[in-house]
Amino acid sequence: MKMRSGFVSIIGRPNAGKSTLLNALIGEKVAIVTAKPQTTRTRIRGMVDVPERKGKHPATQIVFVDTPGIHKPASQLDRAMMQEIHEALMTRDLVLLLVDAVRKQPRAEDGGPLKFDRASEEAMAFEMIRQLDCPVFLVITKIDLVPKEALLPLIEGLSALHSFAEVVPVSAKKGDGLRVLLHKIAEYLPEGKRWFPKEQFTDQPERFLVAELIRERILMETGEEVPYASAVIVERFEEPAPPTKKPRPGTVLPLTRISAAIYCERAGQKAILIGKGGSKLKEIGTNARHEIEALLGTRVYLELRVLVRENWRDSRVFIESLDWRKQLEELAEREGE
Ligand SMILES: Nc1nc2c(ncn2[C@@H]2O[C@H](COP(=O)(O)OP(=O)(O)O)[C@@H](O)[C@H]2O)c(=O)[nH]1
Ligand SMILES: [Mg+2]
Repeated sequence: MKMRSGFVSIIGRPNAGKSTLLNALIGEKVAIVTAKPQTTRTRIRGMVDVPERKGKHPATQIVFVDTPGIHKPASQLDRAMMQEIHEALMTRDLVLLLVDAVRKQPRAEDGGPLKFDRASEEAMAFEMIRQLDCPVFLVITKIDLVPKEALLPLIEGLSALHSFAEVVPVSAKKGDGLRVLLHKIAEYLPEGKRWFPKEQFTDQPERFLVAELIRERILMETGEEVPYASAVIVERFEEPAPPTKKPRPGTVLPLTRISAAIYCERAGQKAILIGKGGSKLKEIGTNARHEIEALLGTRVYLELRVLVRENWRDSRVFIESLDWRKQLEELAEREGE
């Protein structure tokens, strides 16, 4: 039997649990996750191989695409994030609409069907899937947080609003329902060759995962406007030369040298990011370094600096320069010189 492959976009409101689901499905940390909305700013791909299931589907490579949360744009950055969602919806074979089981759903007065406020993120999401001509799954996530009895009314209420190809309840945290979801997806994907080599689990190069890990620490360790006004660009990423001899046990791991710039919008935010006597920046750097060392499997020397770029969230040019695909093109050009 021929193999199957396809692109599956994961969409939903901010904080629904999209990135957590992606990581759980891949079994690797591909996308950063925090309790703050709008953690994800770009499309991130993660690949999974699903083994054949006799009588149902052949071996299948699924390319998942994680997206920023659907929300009403207020800045150029928001608009760029919404554009990422639209692009993820243009090139896909299947879409997962993720709904978080703990999010309160508005009931009509008479206990009838769900009625979303027209300006709500949910209404926006349902409007987006109405335009699609591919199968859409309703995935109810975070089911570990609600009693079982709460699920059925939620599923019924949401299913009345759209004709979903499948409804799959999952808990990305506990791993419940993930295998079912993978096999269900494989049943719907077209015949095709693999898009990425078998051992590759994301298309985002390490350099950019590193920038995201630093941003994740900023999201976790600062409050108010700072997380939203921060952006990270890795300026230097020097991998150690590959070892000429097999390393003897007990020898120290090779060293990766990384320099990164943290951009914020105002001097006050810079002061917060640096902290008293540099303490905050040190904390961000140390914690990020541990994560990066785990990712790369080397020791890491991490140098951070904080720069102010006024109102960058409304600068198209700057937002474009943050796009890792753009950065990658520029790096390749510079190398070709
Ligand atoms: N209990 C529980 N929490 C979850 C689950 N999935 C995500 N979360 C939490 O929900 C928050 C938002 O997750 P994230 O994946 O960043 O959401 P995204 O904005 O849709 O990508 C984080 O605090 C996660 O730890 C789940 O299955 N169970
Ligand atoms: Mg996310």
